[in-house]
Parts: sequence; structure tokens; C-alpha cells
Amino acid sequence: MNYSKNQLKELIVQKLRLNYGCTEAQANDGEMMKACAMVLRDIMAEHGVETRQRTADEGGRMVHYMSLEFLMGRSLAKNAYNLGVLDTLSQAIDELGFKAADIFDMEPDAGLGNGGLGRLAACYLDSLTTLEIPAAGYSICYELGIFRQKIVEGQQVELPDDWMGLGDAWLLRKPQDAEEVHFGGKIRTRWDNGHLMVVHEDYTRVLAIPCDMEIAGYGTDHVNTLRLWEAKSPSPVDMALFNQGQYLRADEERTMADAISKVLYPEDNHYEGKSLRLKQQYFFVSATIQSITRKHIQTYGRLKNFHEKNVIQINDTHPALVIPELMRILIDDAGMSWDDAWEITTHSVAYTNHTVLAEALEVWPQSLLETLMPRVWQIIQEISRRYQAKVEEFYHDGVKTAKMAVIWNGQVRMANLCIAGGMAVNGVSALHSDILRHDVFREAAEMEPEKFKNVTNGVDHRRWLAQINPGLTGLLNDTIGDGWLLRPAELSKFDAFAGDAAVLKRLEEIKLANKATFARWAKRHQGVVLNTDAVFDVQVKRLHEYKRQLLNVLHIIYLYQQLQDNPNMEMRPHTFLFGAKAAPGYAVAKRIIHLINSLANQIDNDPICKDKLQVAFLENYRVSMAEILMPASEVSEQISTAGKEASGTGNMKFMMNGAVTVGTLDGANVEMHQVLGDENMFLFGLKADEVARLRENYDPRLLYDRDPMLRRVVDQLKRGFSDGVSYEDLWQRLLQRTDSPADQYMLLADLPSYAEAQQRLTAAYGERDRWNTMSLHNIARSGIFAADRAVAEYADTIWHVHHK
Ligand code: 26Q
Repeated sequence: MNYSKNQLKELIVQKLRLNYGCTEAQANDGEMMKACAMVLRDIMAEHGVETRQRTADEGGRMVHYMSLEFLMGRSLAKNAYNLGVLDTLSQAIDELGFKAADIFDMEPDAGLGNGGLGRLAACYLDSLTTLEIPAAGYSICYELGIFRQKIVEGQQVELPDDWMGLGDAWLLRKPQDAEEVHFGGKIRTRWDNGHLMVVHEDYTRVLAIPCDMEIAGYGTDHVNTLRLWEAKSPSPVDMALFNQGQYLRADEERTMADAISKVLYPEDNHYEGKSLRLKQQYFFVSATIQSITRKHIQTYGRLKNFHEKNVIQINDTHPALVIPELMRILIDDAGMSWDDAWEITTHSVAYTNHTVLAEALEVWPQSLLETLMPRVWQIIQEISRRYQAKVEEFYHDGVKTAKMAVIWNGQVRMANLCIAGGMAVNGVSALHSDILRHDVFREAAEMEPEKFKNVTNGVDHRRWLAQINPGLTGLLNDTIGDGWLLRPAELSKFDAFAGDAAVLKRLEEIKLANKATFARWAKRHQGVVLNTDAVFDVQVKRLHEYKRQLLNVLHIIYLYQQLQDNPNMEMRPHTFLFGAKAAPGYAVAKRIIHLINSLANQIDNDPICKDKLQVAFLENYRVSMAEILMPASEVSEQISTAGKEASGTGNMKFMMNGAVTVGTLDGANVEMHQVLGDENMFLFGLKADEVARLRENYDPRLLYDRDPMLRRVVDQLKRGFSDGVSYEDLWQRLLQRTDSPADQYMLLADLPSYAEAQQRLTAAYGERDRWNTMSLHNIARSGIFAADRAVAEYADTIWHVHHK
């Protein structure tokens, strides 16, 4: 279906009248934005009806992608783009007396995620739909998404992200499809007609209301749904009518419901053992699996063939309870035997791991599970008992049994639960999957090698290239046509233009224009004046010690000290940009943010640095900022300690937009290096195996004592800058921790090699042809990092479903 400009105008005007009781002349930008969203939502809803009908008729397998996070960002331009009406809609908005750019800019980010894991889920929804795979995403409809970050006197302050006021235009609430989730209470058994029945009593009820968001694919009428569950109390009745017992229970239900979908936990790559988080997980899991099984029964009449018609992908262990919860439904509600239920469950659920950091592996106290979900706890115990017997029989080795146990020392290990109950376990880059197989999950992988797979991450290249970088998209279309939009591998055709001076020149002009656009944005929204003659060198990602923003800072301090020694030093202008949120409870991460701001301020106020060195901390890094920043970036900082970053996905977005990477051989950088070679990226530092070996007897003190450059740079932390703040705590962390090893992430070991890589990079930047050629190769070879490729691999190797 194609919509003309006039049709869209008419539909928008009608929405304004019906929903806001106003004309286009009276509407404000927010109302206009919501009216446009509702018009597109209607179009998608219609496609959705047809898609669901087709899916039911075909009787194929459906993919259910469960994630506690979907970092969707904005949807208006995205949906318009996928529906093929972006230009028409923009004109319609303009002709109704608004500025399209302002309207798109009104939309708040749907920040229902922390970072990589949540954004990955969002990118995969796009590809699932574009590849015409019958699929649905599931998550929680958090009232407050990831906090808004403000920098006050150099420090992070968190503000609530109240996104729903304007952002809920995409959501369709479906109270008629509500599910009921039961917490706490007691489990009793009774005999009924010769059957042992499990009875759950005295539980606390929470209602789960679906808030559905339709997802449009590109170049297709296929539509999938993202179902976000909102928690609601089931008892709105007049409390005066109740006796005391019911009053208290109703109050408990209200309190629980109010809390559950209130806020997203802002921890990234770190596990928080809070009972509210576990309630969120069970609420989410129980509502989702009830909804999936209910629909399956409606279509097929019974659950016996559930695994043939459904596959559930879980995004890390956060939805791990889906395994015992599905068992519960199959056994208690459908009356199956344990063995039949286990057969179905272990052929339905697949698990993706996203981290090897010990502090991020989920373990829950058994007492908490026992209290909050007593029946699920019983089932986990039985899973654990049987798995343990299987392991013992295989290994006859107590140490291995202990390592692989699901329940151990009063703790439930969610990863082991997923390995025991899942049909597949995958890592998210080649290196990461190897580490899972040979290290983290070694024993399990030796017992069931065929279970362990790799699917290297990918990003939605239509959003992260086509939609956000129209200049580059135009150049690509002019040179290689537009087949790459649906077949990202075709980007490699662009390699043939490496020797074409006119193409290289255009590439440079596009980058320059994008830098100017970003600089204007930064001036307006951040109040910072960026030097567009400088290299834009960017590190944007969550703040975490393993990602080593501090290594970047140490190198900048090194440059700064060189300038102090030699104020007339010739230097290519270099602007370092940072963007990062720190988990509110992560004190060291917050200190590093403060440090970056102190350093930025110092350099800004030092006339020696003018037109040479600049540092800016971009406040409140988020999807919509990345969309304007990626096209303007020239250097991509991917400098994690090797072996720690499971994949990284920002690295892929930079690459697609022609930035050149300075990085370690970590995560997907490894695959990037495979296609680019040493000539087209700047590698440095220890390799993962070297990190592991060196760790045995690593002493940063020796390096510090031996190398005056290191000593001087690190000591600057202690002295601090002219704002009078000392960073002695960070100095200590690098040199003399008492609680755990000093310099856990080996910054001192890698700093000299990093500085040297930066030098090579700066030299290459000076040779314009060489640099532009590198940039071109990065774009041309980024096709493997498209989410389309990744989702197709999941479909072929794990889900066994057809795709376009
Ligand atoms: C767990 C329990 C309680 C509270 C919070 C959490 C929690 C929340 C989020 C634990 C981990 C996360 C997020 C992890 C994450 O984003 N990992 C990243 O996933 C990306 C996609 O695969 C990878 O590219 C990154 O390398 C990885 O760090």
C-alpha cells in the first residue's frame, strides 16, 4: 500500500481532531508528533492483522524473543522509513505548517534498556520483521526508562526518564488480553481421580496488561509485535467492603503491582541481587509464557507440539525462569509427565550469553525463590537434581559436578539453569564463544558440544547507516546501487571504488558536513563549541572499568603533558569526545566521569591547547544522540581489556559510518580485523591469552617504577587539575589496591602500545588519500555486521525457521 502526501495529511488532521480536539493550526509540536505516530500505527496495525492471519494459515514456527530490555530509541522516522513514507510524511508535516525535523525531534527515546544488550534486541526486531520471520518481542513496559544524565559540577546526577507522556503514542493497551501472575503463597498437593494435583494457595496476584508496539519491516508488509507488560493491581474495589485479611492482601497486591513495572534497573554488566528485580523477572516470564501457551492452545488445541511451533530466545539469563515456568504450565496445567514436559521445554528455549564478567553472572539465593515463587522453586530443585545426576554419570568428578550445579551452597545459578534446560547456548562473537566453550562453560561444553554455538552480533544497518547518514547513503546508491539495503553483503561492491579520487573526495566532504551538523547540535544541546578542523575521536558506551575509558584519559593526559613541555609543538588538532552513563551505584565509574570533566575543563582553559587539543563529555548519551554522532565520527575507540567485551556493537555502527577503529583484539573487533587487515584499523595491546597469562603475576608497580612516562601520567591523577579535585583514589586503583589486584584491567600494561597506535593513527590521518581509503574499506566491509546476517544465522542454526 502506498500513501500519497495528501492522504497522509488527511489522516493526520483527522487524528488531531479525534484525539486532541484541535485543528492543525491549533496543535502543538507534541500533539503533531503523536498524531503522526498514531497514523503510522494504524497502517501497521492493519498489516499486523494480515501478517498474523498468514502466519496462522502457514502453521510455521514462531520466534519469541524475550528480553528484560529493548532499547528502541525513537520510532517515528524509523517506521516511516521502513514503510517507505519518510519523504512523503516529512512533506505532509511541512505542508501542515510544521517543521518535519522539529516534529521528529519531539519524540522521546524509548529508553527501555541499558546499552548493548537492549539495543541488540531492538535491532533484531527490525531484522526479524524485514526477513519476514513470524516473531514477537517481549519485555516490561517500564514507566521510567534508563535515567537521564545531567552533569552538575563535573559529576553525574540521575534524573527520572518519564518517557510515556509523549512516547506512549506507539502503544496499544490490551486489557482484554491480560494475564495473572501469582507470587508467594503455599503449595499443597491433593489426589483427584487418581491424579496428584498441585494446588497453589494464598498467593499474591498481579495483573499483566499487554501494551503492544507494532514493528514494521523494510520493504515488506510483514509486521511483528513487541509486547510490553504493564503491572497492575487486580483489585480496584472499595476496600471498606472487605474484612481485614482481604484488605491487607489487596494492599499487598497494590504495592507489588505499583513497584514491578515502575523502573528499569540501571545496572549494565553487573548483577544486582534485589528482590524487586527477581519479581520483575518472574512477572515478565510468567505473563509471557502464559500468553504464548494460551495462543498456542487456541491455534492447535493442545501443547504436545509446542516446541514444533514455537522457539523462545532468551537475551542473557534474565528471563531464565521461563524454563521452570514452562515446565510448571506443562505439568500442573496441561497434566503432562515430567519427561514429556522436559522434552518440550528443552526443545523450545535457547539462551544467548552476553558477558563473561564474574560480577555479572546471575545467582539468586534459594530462599528468595522459595518465598516468591514456591512452585517454580520445586521445579528448579528437580531440574537441578536430574542434571546433577546426568553430570555425575558423565564425569564421575566431584569438582566438575560442583562447578556445573544449578543449585549450590544455597544459590541458584541462572546460567547453569539455562545450559541444563536450553537447546542451544550461544556467545555473541567468535572470541567470546570460544571463551565460553573453553573457559567459562568448559565442562558443560565438553559434555554437550553440539549445544554450544556462536552468532556474532549485528546492528540494524538501515537505521545505523541508511536512515542516519543520508550523505553516505546517497554516495553508496550512486556507486553500487541500493541493493545493499536488503542485502548488506553487497556493500563490498564499494571496495572497487578505493582508487577513485572523486569518490574519496566525496567521502571526505560527507564526513566534514556530518561533523559540522554534529557540532551545531552539540552547540545547541550541550553548549560546547567543537573544533571541526580536528579529528573527531569518539568513545561512547556505558562507563565500565573494563571498557577502559580511563586508558583513553591517561593517553590524553600524556598528550597534554607533552604540550606543557613544548607549547609550540606541531600537533594535528584532536578532539576527544566521550559519552557514558555510569550505574548510579558504581562509585569508581562516577569518579571517572568526574575526571573526564576535570580534564576537559583544564584543557579548555589552557591557551596552549587551543586549536590543538580538546576534550568534551557529552551529557546523556542515548540512541538519538548516537544517531547524529556516528556519521560525524572519524575514530572509534574500542579499547577494552582483551577477553572482557563479549562483542561490542557500537564498534559496528562506527565502522559502517566510515570511522576507523583503534582497538584491542576483543569481541567483534577480532572479526573486524579479519576483514580489514592491519592496514585498515589500528590494533594495539595484549591479546586475550596474553592477558590471561600475564594476570598470574601482574605487577603494575614494576611498570610504574620502570617507565617515567607512565609514572608522570599516572601521578597527574594524584595531583589533579586546577579545579582542585584529586583523583588519588583512581591512582590507588591502578597501583595499590588492598581488596583486589591493582590495575585489574591492565591499563598500565597497554598504555605504551595504545599511545603508539594513536601516533600511527594521527600520521595516517595526515595522509588524506590513505585515510579516506581506509574509511572506504571500513564501510565496504561492514556488511557482515548487519543484523540481517546475524538473525539469518539464528534462524538457520538455532531456530530452524525460514526467512527471506
Ligand atoms: C542483571 C541482574 C540484575 C540487574 C541487572 C542485570 C543486568 C542488566 C544488563 C546485567 C547485564 C546487563 C547488560 C549487559 C550487556 O549489555 N552486555 C553487552 O551485550 C552486548 C550485546 O551482545 C555486547 O555487545 C557487549 O559486549 C556486552 O557487554
